[in-house]
Amino acid sequence: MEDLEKRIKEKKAVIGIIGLGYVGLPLACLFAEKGYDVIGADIKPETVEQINKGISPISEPGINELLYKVVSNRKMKATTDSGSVARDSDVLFVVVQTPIDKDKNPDLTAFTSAYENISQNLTKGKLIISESTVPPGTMKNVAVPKLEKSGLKAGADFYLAYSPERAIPTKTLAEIQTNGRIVGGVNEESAKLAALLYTKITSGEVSADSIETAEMVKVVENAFRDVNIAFANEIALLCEKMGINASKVIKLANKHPRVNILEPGPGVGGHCIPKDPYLLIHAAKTAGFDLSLISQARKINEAMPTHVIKMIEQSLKEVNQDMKTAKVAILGIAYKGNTDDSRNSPAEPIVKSLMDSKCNVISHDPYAKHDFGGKFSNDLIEVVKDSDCLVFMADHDVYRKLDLCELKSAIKKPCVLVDTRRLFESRQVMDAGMGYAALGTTR
Ligand code: SAJ
Repeated sequence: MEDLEKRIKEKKAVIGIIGLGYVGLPLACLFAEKGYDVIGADIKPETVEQINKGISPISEPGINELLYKVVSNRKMKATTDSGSVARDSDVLFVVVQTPIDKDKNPDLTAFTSAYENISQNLTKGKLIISESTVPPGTMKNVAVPKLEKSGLKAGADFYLAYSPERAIPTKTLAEIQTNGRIVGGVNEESAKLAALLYTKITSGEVSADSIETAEMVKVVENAFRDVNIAFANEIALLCEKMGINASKVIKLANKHPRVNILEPGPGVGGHCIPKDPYLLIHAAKTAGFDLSLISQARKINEAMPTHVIKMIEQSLKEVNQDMKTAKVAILGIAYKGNTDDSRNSPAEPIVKSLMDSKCNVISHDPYAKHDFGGKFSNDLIEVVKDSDCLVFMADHDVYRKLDLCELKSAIKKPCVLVDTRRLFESRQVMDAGMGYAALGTTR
């Protein structure tokens, strides 16, 4: 242990990163910037090629400049050969995707194959750290047996730890350097070594614990967020029925010093929150326990796009239109505000359902580029022109600042604005000459 500890302290340990995506690439760049030699592996040749040219394949503030710097000064390089990365590094991070399949069960293909690969190249004294979100128990039940196929023993011959990433997209670089970390180890030395390494990149508190605790912490954090949003959504649906403004209710309830309700919205998107509760649900099932609250929260959040479609149908009636005759503009296809990321965006089922109803649907986003199979343009005026209904989906700041009167002048007919994020006040919309419907509010 002393040898690796010394190498980490003196920044002589070579850091290998398997998976150069939204978390792996920023992590690699930050270790390289701190002075470590970093080698990264990704299965996508185009990703590797771009990285080695110093061009970031992901969009994240600050990443292009940092990557260019560490590639130019030769502190970091990438390859598709993960075997060589596993062989040539002292510390190995596994930061690969752990999605769910169509039946919502964990798909650990990338994770398992990374560990298979490491196992084939494992030598004594290495430290392996996973950051991928997994069902609690995966490190002991999947990673350890794979690694021990090498004939080496976890905790005795090599170190194994788990530390979930906690960074929020659009602030990943900043948050990796300031957020606190939970580091779980297969034994005390593993947790201690991994914790030491993280103190080199974060000023946040690093807490060491068992590997299962660290795995559980991550999925619990994201399940909590999902349950909190589901609570807000359920209250919003009730307030719509009772003629009460949910936004106001939540804002006022949050004035209580021990209440913090999140915001209702058109659905929960992104790469983590819609999926991580299922990893926990799966682990619970394996343990013979039914997670009813967390499962119900998923159902509530997954039903939100259907509710938005109903709001659109209702709004179209108000301007004497139906799905087959109307033009509907979907504004904001990113999964949330101020990002170009549209993974699992609630806009996707909405656009697809409108298209199935033969509606003339066109989407806009200032950052994201997907069309989800429909028409798409970055030109806002072209998109809203002569629409019967404008549906604001993502809470981009540029939308909040829009001049609604100017927008309405491109729409030379009666039109309703459906606000799923409460970007506007009802008066503001009506003063601009449009009908108004907002999630969680009566008309
Ligand atoms: N949403 C709401 N209401 C809210 C907050 C969010 O409807 O009050 C929606 C968003 O619009 C979005 C989805 O939920 O569609 C998820 O948004 P998010 O901001 O909770 O999550 P992500 O996926 O962008 O980032 C998260 C991190 N979130 C925060 O730190 C706020 C964090 O939970 C994780 O560290 C990270 O993903 C991860 O790795 O899971």
